[in-house]
This record gives sequence, structure tokens and C-alpha cells, in this order.
Amino acid sequence: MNWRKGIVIRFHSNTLTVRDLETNINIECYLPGKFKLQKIRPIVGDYVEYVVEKNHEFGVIKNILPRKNELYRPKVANVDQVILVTSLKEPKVDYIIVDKFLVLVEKEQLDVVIILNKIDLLTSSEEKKDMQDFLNIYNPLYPVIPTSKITKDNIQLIKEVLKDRVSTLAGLSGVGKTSLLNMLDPDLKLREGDISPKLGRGRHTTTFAQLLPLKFGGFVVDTPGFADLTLLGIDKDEIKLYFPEFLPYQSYCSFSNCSHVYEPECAVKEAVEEGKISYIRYNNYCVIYKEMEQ
Ligand SMILES: Nc1nc2c(ncn2[C@@H]2O[C@H](COP(=O)(O)OP(=O)(O)OP(=O)(O)O)[C@@H](O)[C@H]2O)c(=O)[nH]1
Ligand SMILES: [Mg+2]
Ligand SMILES: [Zn+2]
Repeated sequence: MNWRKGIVIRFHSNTLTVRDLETNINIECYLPGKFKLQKIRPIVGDYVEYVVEKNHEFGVIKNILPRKNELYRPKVANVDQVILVTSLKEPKVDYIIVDKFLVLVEKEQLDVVIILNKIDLLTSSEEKKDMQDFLNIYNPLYPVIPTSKITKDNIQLIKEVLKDRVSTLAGLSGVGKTSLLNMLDPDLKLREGDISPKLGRGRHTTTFAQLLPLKFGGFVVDTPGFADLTLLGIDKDEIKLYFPEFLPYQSYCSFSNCSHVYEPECAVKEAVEEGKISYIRYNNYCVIYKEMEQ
């Protein structure tokens, strides 16, 4: 029998929807009991080998290929990159929220691209300066792409970033993650802006993660945004590793285990004073560190 290769794009009540990697056709597949006996449970994003049954109506999973990585929220395997969506107005996302997301991404060792969304709303000279400040801080560290669904800036560039990769969106509720996907691929027809104040999340957001195939190639996971962000499972002493701009300086600190918060003769603090490291980023690092001390 002919073994075919696919990627799991949905998984519900024991049926997997697998998208064939060659034909791009979706097929419902079932999971034989032996996987359950071996306690192997596929998740969205898994690459699988399957065979098509004689009637051509459904497939049977034969093999689940090893995962490159596995995210827990949302539960997805083989993610190539995180697209961190943020905005400076409606909502004005605090830099510390951005930095907390970046800490999580660095811990998972994932590539990240920051999308600064809703730039159509930044019209006053003060707001334009806010945008320039944002770019000055983050662009030396990560790629930052400004856009908006009104002005449609850089839409081609964003498509190139997503093309043929598995991406997951991240960002606070209301920053425009779903709108961005609809702008890039109108065929997706996802529901936007439907936020329940009681639940604090989109009313129609599906509770299970699914991979959305993009018509220009690649897959994306649209996640419900978070109202707040807690850094669970991270130790305060490892956070400094997730601020990549600190790393070139840390070996010059007087104390080998310097936290860069309290110690004297700290090379990271000196770099901040010399303007080589952003004061805002450093300050956020200290705030996160102290939050975790409590
Ligand atoms: N002015 C402006 N409004 C936008 C833009 N993008 C999205 N919006 C609006 O912002 C609101 C929230 O957009 P969504 O796309 O639902 O935001 P989301 O990030 O998916 O939110 P959650 O699903 O709750 O995480 C909607 O009313 C959108 O119309 C933009 O570029 N400019
Ligand atoms: Mg959404
Ligand atoms: Zn130090």
C-alpha cells in the first residue's frame, strides 16, 4: 500500500484532519488502537504517514514522525516561528508585555517576527514618535514589520515571512491577529473583533488549536489573545538568558552569576548607561526579575 505524507491540521473526537503534503487535499484519518496502547497521541502540526483506504473516503495513520518542537499554549508541534502581533493604540500594549512574550519565545528557542499593527491610528506627532521609539528599541533585536488593515503596509513582506512555514500568532487580545490573517488571505473568512467582556476572549474562538492553510503556502495558528501574561515555569535566574542583547556583556560582570539587578561592577548596567542596551528593555528585565522574586 502507498504510504503518503501529511500534516495534522485538526484533531477532534478521535478523528484527525490531515492535509496531504503533495496534493494539498484534506483527508479525515483515524488513529489505530496501537497508538493508544503505546500512549502516543498526535497533536496539531504533527507530520504523519498514512494510507488511503480502498473506498478513498478516509485514511489510516501509520506513523507519526518525530517532532522538531512542541508548544504547550497553543498545543502545536513543529512550529517554525512565532508572529508576535502588537499595537501602540487601541490597545496601547505596554512594552513589558512585549518583553514577556519575547522571554517565552526565547525560552522555546523559536524564531520571532514582531508585527506592529494598527499604525493607521498613529497620526499625531507624538504617536509617530512612539512608533519610531518602538522601532529603535526592537528592530536591532528582532525583525519588526509595521502594518495595518487600513493602509495595508508591507503586506507582501508579511506573506513572504509566512510562506511555506508553520507559524503561530501571539499577542494581547484586540491587537488585530485575526484581522491580519483575513487581510493576508481573505478566503479564511475568520471572525474578528468579537470579544466577550465577561469571558475576556473572543466568543467564537475555537477552543482547540488548528492549522489554517494559507493560499500562498504555509500554515498559521490563530490563537485567542491573552488578557495578561504570566511567566509560568521560568526561573528568575534564567530570564537574563532570554534578553539576547545582554549576552555579549555578561562575561565581563564582576560576579560570575551576576543577575544584573543588584550587583556592583555589572557590565550589563554599564552598557545600559553607555546607551548600548535600551534602558526600557533593561528596566523591564528588572521589573520581571523582581516580580518573580516574590
Ligand atoms: N484601526 C484599525 N483597527 C484594526 C486593525 N486591525 C484590527 N482592527 C480592529 O481591532 C479589533 C480587534 O481585532 P481582532 O482581529 O479581532 O483582534 P485579535 O487580536 O484577533 O483579538 P483576540 O481574538 O481577542 O485575541 C477589531 O474591531 C478590528 O476591526 C487595524 O489595522 N487598524
Ligand atoms: Mg482573534
Ligand atoms: Zn551583571
